[in-house]
Amino acid sequence: MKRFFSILLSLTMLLGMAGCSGARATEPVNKAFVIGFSQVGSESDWRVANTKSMTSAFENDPEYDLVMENARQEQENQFTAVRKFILEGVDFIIIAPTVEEGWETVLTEIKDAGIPVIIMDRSVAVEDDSLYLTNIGSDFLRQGKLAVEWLNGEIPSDKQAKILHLQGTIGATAQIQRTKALEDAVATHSNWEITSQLYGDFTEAKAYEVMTEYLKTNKDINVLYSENDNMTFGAMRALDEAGITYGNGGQVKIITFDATKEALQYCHDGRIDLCVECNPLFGTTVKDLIKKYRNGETIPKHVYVDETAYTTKEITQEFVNSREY
Ligand code: GZL
Repeated sequence: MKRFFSILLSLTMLLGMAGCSGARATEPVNKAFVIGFSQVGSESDWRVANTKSMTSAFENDPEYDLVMENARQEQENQFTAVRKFILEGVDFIIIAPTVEEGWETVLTEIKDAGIPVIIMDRSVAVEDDSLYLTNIGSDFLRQGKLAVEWLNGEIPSDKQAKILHLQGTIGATAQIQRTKALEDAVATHSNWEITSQLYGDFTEAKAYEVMTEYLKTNKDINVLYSENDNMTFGAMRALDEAGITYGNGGQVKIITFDATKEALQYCHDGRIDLCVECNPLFGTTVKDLIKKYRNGETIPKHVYVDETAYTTKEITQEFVNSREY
């Protein structure tokens, strides 16, 4: 009987001690910092590289647990994922928004739950920017301006620029800003015209489909302004099948955004004229921002990643081989 009470007493003390340490008996003492991450999808090589950059920044760090949900390019799936994160009581939320509009309600729900949130890659169109800690991503308008400045040097003022415009996901910051740069430039160049704006949704398959259809009845273009590499690859297939040349010495000058390894190889080989870089590799930067937040440091409202543009003149094979994505 004595033994029974001594076991009971030590069990009670053990449970009591767990209570004193503040950690419930069921919770591990060194609980990881759980981050819910809602990613756009896997629509492009850029996105795959961005996801890899994010997951590798956290995967071997026991202090963090990154839980990623792939929205398959649907904003509704992002809302569902974020509400799941809130119910699960995550410590932090990261959102790569599919499109800019429609985020007020769910960001307010996150704020009401007391969970900090970082917006990454694209942006959200909300009045109250206290709904998120910071927005880390590219300056997409600057990317577009790099492209039109290059084109301005390529098309003499006495020649016509007949520009076919392949647009990414409508409403995504990358699409809005890259489109704005082109449309603003066309408005100030009387010898430039956009022959058509085709919806390619940032995917190779969709771009191939709409380009093939367009080229059946329209072949009079001399510039392709394509808002990401995967759409460009689809367009190149369609141009090949329509017997239209492109790149160095071709009928059509090709401008593409992202500057993935495959696009840079085409650029080096003279098949693409301009690759505008869009850097997806900011997983460690996001992690540093979270560390700063946890240390009580202030973080800027917008963090831009460094980017440039490349033509065949600047690209060596060594450079292409050295690229991480
Ligand atoms: C840009 C990113 C865009 C890429 C596309 O930061 O949002 O989405 O340019 C991707 O490749 O699909």
